Amino acid sequence: MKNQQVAQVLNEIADLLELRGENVFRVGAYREAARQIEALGEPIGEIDQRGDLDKIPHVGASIAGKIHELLQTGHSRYLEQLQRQVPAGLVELMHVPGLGPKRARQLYDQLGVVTVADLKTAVEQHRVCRLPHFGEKSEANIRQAVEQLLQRTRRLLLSEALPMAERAAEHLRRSSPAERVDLAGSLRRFRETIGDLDLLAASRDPEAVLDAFTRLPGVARVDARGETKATVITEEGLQLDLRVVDPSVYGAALQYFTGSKAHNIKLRTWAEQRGLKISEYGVFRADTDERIAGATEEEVYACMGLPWIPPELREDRGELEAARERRLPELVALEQMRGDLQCHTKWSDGQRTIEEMVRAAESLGYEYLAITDHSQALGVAGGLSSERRREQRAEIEAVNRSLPRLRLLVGMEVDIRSDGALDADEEMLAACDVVVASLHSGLGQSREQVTRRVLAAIHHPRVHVLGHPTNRLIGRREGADLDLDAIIHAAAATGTALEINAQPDRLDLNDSHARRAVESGVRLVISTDAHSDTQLRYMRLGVATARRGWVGPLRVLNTRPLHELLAWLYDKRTEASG
Ligand code: DGT
Ligand code: CA
Ligand code: CA
Ligand code: ZN
Repeated sequence: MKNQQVAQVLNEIADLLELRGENVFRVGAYREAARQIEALGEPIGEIDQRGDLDKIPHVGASIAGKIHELLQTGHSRYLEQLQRQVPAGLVELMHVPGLGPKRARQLYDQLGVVTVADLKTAVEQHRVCRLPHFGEKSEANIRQAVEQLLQRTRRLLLSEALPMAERAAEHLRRSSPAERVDLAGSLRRFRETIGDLDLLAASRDPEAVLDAFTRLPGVARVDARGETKATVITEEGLQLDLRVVDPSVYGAALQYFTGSKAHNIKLRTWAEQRGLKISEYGVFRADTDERIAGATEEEVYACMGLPWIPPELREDRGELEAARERRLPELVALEQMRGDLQCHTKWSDGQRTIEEMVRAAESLGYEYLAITDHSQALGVAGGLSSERRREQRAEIEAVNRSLPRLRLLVGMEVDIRSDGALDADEEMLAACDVVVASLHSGLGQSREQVTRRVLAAIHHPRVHVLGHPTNRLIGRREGADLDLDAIIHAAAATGTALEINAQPDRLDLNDSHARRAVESGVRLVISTDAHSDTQLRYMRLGVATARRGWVGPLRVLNTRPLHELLAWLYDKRTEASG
């Protein structure tokens, strides 16, 4: 970690302390330490190795300890703790140009403004200019900054961006002379959120492809157009970029525009070491400028002595090293999924009947589907009483008798109560083929409390799967502050599976959590938690998350054929109770 990065973390701590209205001397101490570190003449890592951190002027024992942790582990628990204590919106607010922590705090205290969107409303209602230290002029500046920020920083959910981009690509394939059209950028890597949508086309006639692009259905206006690239804004306000390249360099361009930036930077460095240059125009010998590859991605990686790397892995998280050592993981694929282990029906808060869900699952070619309506405590979600659950089980059994191909599993999503007990009695749990236990409330509990609660569920002999483990909602709610290492360790020890929930705003476990879990030998399930028939198609997003987490098919229980799954479900609880 560079001096600059360490200084940035200290400044961020100072900002958060200031935002919380902490003692000015404490805030000042972090800022001063950051300044000192930025001005150092040698790498701070070396100072740390000598044990001399606290000899840096203005760095006391406490700050030295935090720097040491940062250098050793790459993160700071103190910073993370502060981040959790301050509303996420407020942190964003503080970074609005012209605000800073003090004024963000003032807006929060005096106008109740928490998010950038709140601030937009406040300036539109002219409430900001009436505050002390603000005036007409600064209100107008803030208004401008906010509008720019909202345009620039709204990241879309993958599920919002993907269908749009795929429709556009499909349309271009049909209505333009392009030889190939692909999604690029974060879309092709299936990141959970997307900044802007990048498309790439191969053609010797860019003019014609760009004509077709700017006339796509749903395009509201053309933002920019050049000879080989254009940017359009859709009716939904999404920005779509297209670049057209010659077919002979398509592979190099696709590799470049897929990213990630970090992956590309490392690849370029490695290329230099081999006397090569890589750009969007191809791979070249550094001495003669002779082009040696470019038409396909495989070719580009092969020049580097590497196998082709799946886009989901291209985040510079060790994939290049793994490729070099020929140990890239086999990744789970959508076609391998044989069933879905969490969905809801009209019996609780789903929108479809059991039969309707069954038909949708059959059309996906599934061998099994678990019906997992909510337990009683979840009143808002229409949780089932024991009486209603018996009725539902009778219906599931009746439907099952009429099904030749698909097996319905009796399940439930049982709420983990705030004391860690399950919201269901032994009889109800015993009547289920599969039990998914999930957190839904009490997310604000301390790390210790909420972790203890989830550990109790993992250790419960009747629980097969921990559903949406952190209960985060992307862009809207931080998940519970779980000690994930403890959760993973317990899941490995008990054989309880962890879920990758494929709801587009959940994707929970996320990619890096999933990777940590499989590295520890934990089994996963990928479930859609569908509340309607069409939502069963979210499986794709869950699989993408798993792939980004280096997860192979054997780690995922619902790639297993029905008889193997049933054996696991059965064994899991007899072993646990035996
Ligand atoms: P996003 O749009 O924020 O979700 O993320 P990306 O990854 O789609 O980023 P974007 O749209 O800025 O750029 C698309 C790709 O272009 C990116 O993944 C890698 C490539 N790229 C962009 N800028 C650079 C750069 O400065 N250096 C390198 N090597 N590649 C870049
Ligand atoms: Ca992008
Ligand atoms: Ca872009
Ligand atoms: Zn749930």
